[in-house]
Amino acid sequence: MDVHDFSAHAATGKLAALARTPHDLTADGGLTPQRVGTMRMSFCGFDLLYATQRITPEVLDALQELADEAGLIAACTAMQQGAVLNRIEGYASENRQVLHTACRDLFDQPPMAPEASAKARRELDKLRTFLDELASGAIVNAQGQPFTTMVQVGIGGSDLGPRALYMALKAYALPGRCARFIANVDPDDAAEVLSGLDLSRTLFNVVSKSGTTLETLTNERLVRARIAEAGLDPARHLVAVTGEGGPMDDAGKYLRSFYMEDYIGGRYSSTSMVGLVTLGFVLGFEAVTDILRGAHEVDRAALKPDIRANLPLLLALLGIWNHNFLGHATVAVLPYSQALSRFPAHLQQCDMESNGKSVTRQGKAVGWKTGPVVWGEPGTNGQHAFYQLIHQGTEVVPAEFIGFRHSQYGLDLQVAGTGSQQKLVANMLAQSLALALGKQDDNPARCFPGNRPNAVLIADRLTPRTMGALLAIYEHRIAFQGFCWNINSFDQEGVQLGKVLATRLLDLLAARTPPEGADTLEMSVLRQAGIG
Ligand code: G6Q
Repeated sequence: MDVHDFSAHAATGKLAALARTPHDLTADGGLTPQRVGTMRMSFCGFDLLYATQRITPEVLDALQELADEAGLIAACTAMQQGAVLNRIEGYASENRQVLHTACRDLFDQPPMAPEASAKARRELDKLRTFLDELASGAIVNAQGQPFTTMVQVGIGGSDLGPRALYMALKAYALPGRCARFIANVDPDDAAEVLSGLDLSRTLFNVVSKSGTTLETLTNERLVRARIAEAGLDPARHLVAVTGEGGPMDDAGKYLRSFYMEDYIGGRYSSTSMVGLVTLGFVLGFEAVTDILRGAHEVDRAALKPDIRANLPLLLALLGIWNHNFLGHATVAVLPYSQALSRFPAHLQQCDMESNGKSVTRQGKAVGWKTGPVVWGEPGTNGQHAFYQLIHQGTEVVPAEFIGFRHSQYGLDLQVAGTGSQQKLVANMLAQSLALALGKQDDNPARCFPGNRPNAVLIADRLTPRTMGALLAIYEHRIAFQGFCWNINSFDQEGVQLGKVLATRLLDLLAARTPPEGADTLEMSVLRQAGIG
């Protein structure tokens, strides 16, 4: 057994013993006002209420020991300082630093990874100039009109985070500005987005770190064709975000090119130019700076060793308690905020692409569970859908609720003595209590077992700064779990095989007549699906 192995830590044994009799939230005195008042934390604008987890102070102490033994803070510090953590020792791997935090390490001196932060600053300055030129009228369309819409063309990490943030923050859009997104190679995705647009007033932001992604290159070609058909010059309507010197780095083809470095993973790239160009276009430069400030504040606070004072670290360890020790296979992230409706989708990628791994950082098979299945939808909508299973199903689903005391637009109405925002938050808190406490009833169909672990994350209002903080809380939670499981959270080998097979199928389709020696299984699948 390797010293880094999850099961090699003394705390793992302690936690396994404690997990045999987890705290009973349904018992008399299992969930008291005193417990609610103690098991809470304030952190970077958020309050975390975690009395509704099946933990005791002994469990928290053992989780602290696990964090210490596994060196989680040292790993987070090393990551922010630029250690090469994206690697599998002794095997071919990406072999890169992991420096998304450097994109926002612009407010404290000295930055933890000065060279990377200097590069981030350079791109941010370029973005500020670009936004100023759009505002002043120095950049306009051929008719001298300002641009109103930016369409981000990208997929995976070049889509999900930026889209989730845009939806979260579009309440703060500059007058007359909006964004749309094209990701899927499904031609109907582009068709639907383009159908409602005035192309002459639209900028397309093609985002691809590698500059080689099939979906994005295909959609760029499609968009260029549509712009040309409309009698417009594509070079005046397209900007690019890509790796400097990469296949998409071609000044002649774009109005402006912004760069991202290879040490920023796609799913961690929302606070690089991958997210900030579109967000800056819609929200303005000040909001972009606020997002970065919120994230940076969390990056620094995530370095506190005390799990009772470090929110992402505690969330990570509570997740490990629920997954590895209590045996729960999934986790639901349930934002009580319509604006966060795509945030669970971003987390699905960020968490599952990071921690859905089966080998250690030394390339050995893991002997413990790694990342859980992550899913979620906004409340209260989910209450009228899948909450049945969460309350009474045979699968216990730990839940993380996210809510805000105030709405974004402030447009509310008192009905039956309360406003809609109060109804929203009251429902969230009620669900948290109901899941924890359960309810006995003479009618078995109306019994609620309770003891369904959950936590509530609440802040005043969803603003650019809060959003930056929330994003970074989850990024660190995910990385802490990966460090603890001793896996590489920063590669994504698991997405390769399907891509290679798709290319083979497309080659067969393009050739029309199967080349000599073509794989009969692949031909037969195409034929049986009726597209061969
Ligand atoms: C994220 C992944 C992946 C990536 C997309 C798009 O961490 O690496 O989702 O973001 O495949 O890649 P490009 O930005 O290179 O087009």
